[in-house]
Amino acid sequence: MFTILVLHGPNLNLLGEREPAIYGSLTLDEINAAITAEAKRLAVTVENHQSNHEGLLIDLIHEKRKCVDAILINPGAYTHYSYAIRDALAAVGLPVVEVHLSDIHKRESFRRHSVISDVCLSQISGKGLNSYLEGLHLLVDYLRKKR
Ligand code: CA2
Repeated sequence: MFTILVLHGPNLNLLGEREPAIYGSLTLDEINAAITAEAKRLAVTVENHQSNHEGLLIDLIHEKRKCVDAILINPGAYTHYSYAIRDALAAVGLPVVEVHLSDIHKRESFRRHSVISDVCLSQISGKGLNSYLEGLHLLVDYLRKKR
């Protein structure tokens, strides 16, 4: 059975509390529950983690590299400037999909560029919870075709 590491970056622990017009009204626990339910339907396992700290996200990418098959990541604002997270993802060589709740291409100019996307199979943005679910499907399809 495939295992997918799901990483949520800074401030995503506050989902559901503010800015529902941008990020929706689901809490992070509700998002994780929906991802876990979809993973069950797909017969894969997910491990969900959130951190507000760049180094902790990098440590997780390193620590989990030998026990997961792929990474689904919403890097939060690190998307736009963390070469360190980009390098960690490139270093472990796992298939990665980058997801965003909001459409980063229709927001402030600083959000329109991702330094992560070139080390990812795909970037899915602007679909709320469905960004994560589509990303999960994409990774599972990719892993099953590769096997
Ligand atoms: O749209 C996304 O998923 C983002 O990755 C969310 C990040 C943002 O910095 C990216 O540009 C796009 C920020 C998440 C902030 O989450 C909040 C949660 C509750 C209240 C306010 C912000």
